Amino acid sequence: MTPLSYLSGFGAKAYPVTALTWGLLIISILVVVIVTALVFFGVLVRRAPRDATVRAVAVQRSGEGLGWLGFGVGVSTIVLVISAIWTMEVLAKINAPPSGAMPLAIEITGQQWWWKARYLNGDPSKILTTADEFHIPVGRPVRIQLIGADVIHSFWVPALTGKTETIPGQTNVTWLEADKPGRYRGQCTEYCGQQHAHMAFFVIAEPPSDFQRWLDAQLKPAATPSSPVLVNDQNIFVQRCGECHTVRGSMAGGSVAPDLTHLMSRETLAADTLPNTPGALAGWIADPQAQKPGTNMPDLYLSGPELTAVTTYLRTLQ
Ligand code: HEC
Ligand SMILES: [Cu+2]
Repeated sequence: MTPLSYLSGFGAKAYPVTALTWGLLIISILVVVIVTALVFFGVLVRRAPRDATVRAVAVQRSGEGLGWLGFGVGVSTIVLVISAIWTMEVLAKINAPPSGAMPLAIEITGQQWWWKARYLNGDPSKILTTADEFHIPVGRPVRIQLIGADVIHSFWVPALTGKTETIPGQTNVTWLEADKPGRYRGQCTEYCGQQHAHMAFFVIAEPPSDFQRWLDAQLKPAATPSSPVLVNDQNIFVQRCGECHTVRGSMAGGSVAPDLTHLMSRETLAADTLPNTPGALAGWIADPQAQKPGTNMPDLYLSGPELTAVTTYLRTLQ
């Protein structure tokens, strides 16, 4: 299966949609095949003799074909009504999860060109902010509250849920559920500017105990630097990067860019533009505009030692 295939689904919300997709696809193919066959039949099968005198005679309509017209219209109407009822039934079914209960809610903000996630909780100390890779527990419906920070984006995880737009000034609510562990790719699907194609994300479904472990680890602040050199590295990070990025537990508290507190727990960088490897990380920090032209992270013209310092520091953020 390709990462963005919508022909197979993996959860309570996706199953009815996938069945409908296949059903409508098969009906459409059958319609094309049957109509094409009838057209060929009509063109190739002649009933009148091939003789010049007969051809010169004016066409006469006996009216006996009318029954076929009625038959054709009748069959099409029945098929269309069935398709419409089936579609409405699926729309009603996926409107809310079967149980209705959604204990886990994530607020996701679409922005040029990455996704910010806040795991909501009645206790403010348990609200987690992260970016681009969202973990969820398997087998539990998750409420997704979508907001837009700048232009209109659209949230789409083909294997789990259809498209819902993120619109500035409005909260759109959708939900999803995965019934198998996996890394499901999502993508912004409303053209939103230069790096629209590099606005991907992942929904990572894992067994509830693994999810809880992930959540607890993410909620912790970053490890305090363990050596004077690292303290210095952290200071450089705070000065050069802290106005935009947050690392909880440090003085870096910017909110316009991804929270980097546990950067090393992510597999990709900059909304799946790069793999999260030491080389790609250094390359990104040295020249983000070359990696993702137009991105809202400016080139910072770090000196060699500064680049080494911030990269070394970020690599301690497990
Ligand atoms: C003017 C604001 C700004 C400054 C200053 C800034 N960044 Fe960024 N950074 C961003 C934005 C915005 C993104 C998201 C870019 C995207 O995906 O398009 C980003 C993304 C990143 C990412 C990828 C994060 C992820 O979750 O994939 C890393 C790593 C990063 N920045 C490191 C740094 C470092 C290190 C510095 C300091 C040398 C720095 N940034 C300075 C705005 C900034
Ligand atoms: Cu977008």
